[in-house]
Amino acid sequence: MFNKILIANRGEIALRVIRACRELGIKTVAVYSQADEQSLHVQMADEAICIGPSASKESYLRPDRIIAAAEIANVDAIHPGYGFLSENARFVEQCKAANITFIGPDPDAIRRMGDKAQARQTAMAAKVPCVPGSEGTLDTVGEALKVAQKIGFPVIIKATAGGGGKGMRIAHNAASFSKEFDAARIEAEKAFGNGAVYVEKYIEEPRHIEFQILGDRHGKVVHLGERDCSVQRRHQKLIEEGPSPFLTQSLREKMGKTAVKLAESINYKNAGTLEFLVDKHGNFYFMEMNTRIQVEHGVTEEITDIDLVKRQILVAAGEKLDLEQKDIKIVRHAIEVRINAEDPARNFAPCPGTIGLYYAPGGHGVRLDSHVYGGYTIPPHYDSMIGKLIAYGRNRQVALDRMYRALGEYTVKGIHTTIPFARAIMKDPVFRAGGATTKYIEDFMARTPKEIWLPGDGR
Ligand code: MV4
Repeated sequence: MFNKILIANRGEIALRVIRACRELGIKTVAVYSQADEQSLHVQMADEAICIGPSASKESYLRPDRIIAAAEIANVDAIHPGYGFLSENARFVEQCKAANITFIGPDPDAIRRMGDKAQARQTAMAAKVPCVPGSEGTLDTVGEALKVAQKIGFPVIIKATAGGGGKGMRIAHNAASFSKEFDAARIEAEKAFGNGAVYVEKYIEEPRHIEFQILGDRHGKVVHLGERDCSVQRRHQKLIEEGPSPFLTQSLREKMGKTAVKLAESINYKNAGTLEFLVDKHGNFYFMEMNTRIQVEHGVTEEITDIDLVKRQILVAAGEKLDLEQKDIKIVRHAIEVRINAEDPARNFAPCPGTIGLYYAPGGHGVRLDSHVYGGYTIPPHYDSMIGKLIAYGRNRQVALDRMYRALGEYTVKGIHTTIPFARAIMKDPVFRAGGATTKYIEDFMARTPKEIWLPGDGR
């Protein structure tokens, strides 16, 4: 077992990994940028090393500085968290060269799944249902138009080098196709330095349902159920829940088996997530795979009572997974709300600043994973998420009412947050009925008067 782990991340996920290490009796090393000198992960870790200036590209995104810190502190392993270098295959190889265990998958799994067209080909080879579309990337608009006409409009053009909506365009007919195709390539080139794109049939108003998987170093892979992440704003997930209110038990089992089959086909190790699109008829299609622990992993932890981060550390150390698929049961319903320092009144513009009065919600069935506190100054250099609030209970109704109550307690003065916005959603009849697809936020904002989701007089 590891004696000491370096956490190559910041914020709430750094705290999350420190907590798992603490429970396993493993010493921890935090790395931090100059902007994060006062942050909680620095204070909670056993050791802390400054790795550079505030900008991520000079600190958290610098493999050389992180590995240097790891060598100075003489750690056995590095946990990357999510974002930053968590899906950087080159970094994994650099850790290996420095004889440091990377707590995550092998570099080839990261490379293969990081290229979205290659991920599709891998899924097709494993006989996993994919959205009808091109085999690989398409070099000319002529070639792409032929594929589009074959699968039928509307189609969606996607960047092979990245997910999250960048370099993605929807074409509704042949007349608009080449404009959209060129726009997608230009945006992909700008965003990822790789303009290669592929085409898929556009699934109208899908749900985004993802399956958590975990593999050890001895060939065993299990799934831990699903998370419904359909409530997104501009490709940023806002609310995630598990189990999905849309899946029947038989569909859940079918998708879970499919997820495990794909992960086994690439001998996947450690934690990963397979994202599916599900249409209104219950047809599911593989979309992409994330080769890291995700922001929303806590939803799965609360519904299965399995500590995913501890399991990541144990399997990375070579331990056999002591979980059988038949023993993994969904025993609760959990809803997670991402709390962002953003101002809904200013189109959700990030608003860093100093937190004044701060009161965290609690009580039975409430979990808050956050690194902020009263008096903490949120730096402007990183993403705007300041925490994740999870409410869980024996069924969805309990979780909904508990989340509404917890959001009502959550007090964060001095900055704007998305708390009031999320609270309005918890009261929305469409969301409460489990009717949210990926178009939900757009529809909710169009049909809900602003004063419902804009901060009131602090009530
Ligand atoms: C799709 C899709 C419908 N059909 N692919 C969004 C980003 C990346 N995760 C893939 N995404 C989608 N892929 C096919 N074939 C719908 C989405 C999607 C979406 C698309 C446009 C606007 C908002 C969206 C939110 C979630 C998912």
